[in-house]
Amino acid sequence: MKKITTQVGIIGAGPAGLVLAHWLKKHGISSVILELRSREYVEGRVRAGLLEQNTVDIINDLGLADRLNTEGIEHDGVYLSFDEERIHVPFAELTGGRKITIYGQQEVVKDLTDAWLEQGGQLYFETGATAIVDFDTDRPKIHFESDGGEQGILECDFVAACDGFHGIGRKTMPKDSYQSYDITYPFSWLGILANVAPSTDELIYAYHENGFALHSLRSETVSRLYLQVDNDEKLEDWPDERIWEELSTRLATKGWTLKSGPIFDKSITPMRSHMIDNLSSGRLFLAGDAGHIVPPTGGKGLNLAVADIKHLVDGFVDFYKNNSLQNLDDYTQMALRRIWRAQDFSNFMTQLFHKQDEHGSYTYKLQKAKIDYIKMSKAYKTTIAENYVGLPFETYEF
Ligand code: RFL
Ligand code: PHB
Repeated sequence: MKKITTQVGIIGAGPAGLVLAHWLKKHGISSVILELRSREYVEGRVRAGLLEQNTVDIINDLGLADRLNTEGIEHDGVYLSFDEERIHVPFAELTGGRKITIYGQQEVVKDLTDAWLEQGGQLYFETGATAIVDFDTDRPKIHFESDGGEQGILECDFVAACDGFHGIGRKTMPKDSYQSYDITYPFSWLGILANVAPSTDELIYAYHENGFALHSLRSETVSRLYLQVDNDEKLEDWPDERIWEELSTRLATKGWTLKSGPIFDKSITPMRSHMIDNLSSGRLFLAGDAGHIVPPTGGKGLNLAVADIKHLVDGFVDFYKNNSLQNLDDYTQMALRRIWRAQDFSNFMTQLFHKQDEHGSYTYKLQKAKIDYIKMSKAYKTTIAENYVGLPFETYEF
């Protein structure tokens, strides 16, 4: 049986686990990462693309933003389209210059993984955590098993479960230590990546009587687009021509056309909101999707994961430098403020742009009334802009 010892044992090499490992290293705190999947799988997993200003700032502070700064695409506004009419919301103007950056999550994961391994960091791929034990003592342990069947124990001072929605971190939390909240939406997202230049200079979120559509991008030559589909729909029902036709219809506005091109990735993702209101038990801490899921309409999931890590690092640094557990005790409370804000904003964006009821119904009229209000009110536009780019950390210190 293999035995490893470190200060912080990290489960999961997604954005949360990797940012945590790098940030701890900066403070001289050691960690080891266990990752269930292979390196190819993790680096190829197509997911997020929208990074908030805070996330970009953190990756810069860690000295890991060389490629992000050259290949990431900054946006200082967004288009909101309703029944084929577009409103522009200029974030930078409304939020004192804050922006978002488009840079694929897999690229973030690649950059952080490369740097971690180059710096001699320990990261075990194809090695799943199978149990977290003794987290109510000051010597918790993570039992693990590699794909090859090798078993081991990672002994540490603290366990950071950054193992996503399906990981074992949340399942290990004592059931009576939290309350959970769940919404399953009656629709999913069909997402594509295509080799075609984006047809827009800013992202477009669109409500249409056929359903929601989003035009995002990855580079000057790759577009990322999404369509609302029913939960029971299959990719086989969506040949490329049908996808482009539907995107053109839903994103349409007068005098604008959508360019189409070869699709090289297609997937369907169900939409849910989930959270628990306690992110720690003894020396076990949850961060990122392990503790909360938001529908992707606000582009918040990865950004929340990175924000959790900021508070967790504050806690670990306070412990190792000042021998105090105070910031770790406050971790849940600090993180939850931002998580609930993101839950609300993601739910708001989801309800505003998805087709939920018949076109012309009461629900539709409320959606339309909100859009009309956004159109006429700078205050409402500012609310959307500051949530979309992400509120600065200081805002939550009340
Ligand atoms: P991850 O990325 O899921 O990483 C968890 C890692 O843990 C591993 N793991 C284990 N390892 C060892 N032992 C075990 N027992 C393990 N069990 C699991 C997993 O293999 C995995 O590698 O979680 P993390 O780090 O918390 O990061 C969260 C983000 O991945 C997620 O919130 C975002 O992708 C959500 N999201 C978006 N977020 C944004 O901020 N901006 C966006 O634009 C955005 N768009 C999206 C999205 C998510 C989407 N999908 C597919 C759900 C668009 C989509 C379509
Ligand atoms: C993406 O580029 O993948 C993306 C952008 C904005 C969102 C969700 C996903 O709200």
